[in-house]
Amino acid sequence: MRFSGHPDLRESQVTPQHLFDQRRRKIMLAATAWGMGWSNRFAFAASPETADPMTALADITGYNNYYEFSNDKKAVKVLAQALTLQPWTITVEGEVEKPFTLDADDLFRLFGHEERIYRLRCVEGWAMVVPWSGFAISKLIERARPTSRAKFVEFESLKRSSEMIGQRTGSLPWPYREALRIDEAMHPLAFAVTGLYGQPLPKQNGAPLRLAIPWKYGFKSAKAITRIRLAYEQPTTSWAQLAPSEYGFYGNVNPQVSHPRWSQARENRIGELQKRPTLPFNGYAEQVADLYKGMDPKTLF
Ligand SMILES: Nc1nc2c(c(=O)[nH]1)N[C@H]1C(S)=C(S)[C@@H](COP(=O)(O)O)O[C@H]1N2
Ligand SMILES: [Mo]
Repeated sequence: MRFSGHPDLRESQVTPQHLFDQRRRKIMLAATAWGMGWSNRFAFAASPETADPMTALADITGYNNYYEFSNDKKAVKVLAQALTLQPWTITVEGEVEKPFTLDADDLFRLFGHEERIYRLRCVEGWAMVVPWSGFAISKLIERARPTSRAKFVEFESLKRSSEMIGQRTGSLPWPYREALRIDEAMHPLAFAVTGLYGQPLPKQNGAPLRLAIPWKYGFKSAKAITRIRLAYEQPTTSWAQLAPSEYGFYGNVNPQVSHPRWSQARENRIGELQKRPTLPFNGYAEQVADLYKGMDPKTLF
């Protein structure tokens, strides 16, 4: 049997939610993220605070930031259903030897499918633990063979104000644009998401393709990606364009650097009563701190 709209995600590849729930307590977050060909010793050392319970599916899919539809987190779920997912193409271009365009339906066949349970920390102070499925974004980028001039990777979201009613407002410069340095984008934790809780990615979470960059604030993880552009110069990103003093290019989670209007020291995990301390690089420092050697972490917000 096939899911309509997601012909490449077959039922046999889907983990039912009750299996996820059974595994909840056993899961070591970092171990899961690093279990795919990476050293387990390293993974276990990486994240002492593991075994975080996963956020309920209803919260992950009912409390969303997605300004193309609304800045009301609870309204996004309903408004996003207006989005048509087919046809949907993704173009990789710019500083590459082999630019290409593919259909979102071919992502699974070309790049496969694995599960990653990642913490997600929004710059606003709330957080979740999300079981994503998808593939390392490096696979998509490598296929286009970046040139030596490719220093940055820009991710562009869909612009279609006929369906995305939030785009009829000037809440952000459209289309939504985010970007990474190329070594950040090629890092094995940088993930291209096509599914959630073993099911095709819901529209409100960024179907058919979004990023999950777990050591960065959530705004770096663009949804509804249609274009990936390799660039020599650092691209302009939507949030940095709107409010450069509040949202930097890096967006690395850092409890010591306050947002101009609030502290980032603690976070509210959706579904929990007590706040938790926010960790440097959202708890992924062991894996990613090397990317920023020699740079002042305070400039990396
Ligand atoms: N295209 C697009 N991508 C986006 C956003 C957005 O408004 N538009 N919001 C970002 C922010 S601020 C966060 S916190 C996450 C939220 O992802 P979620 O709704 O799946 O939890 O998506 C990010 N990706
Ligand atoms: Mo966010």
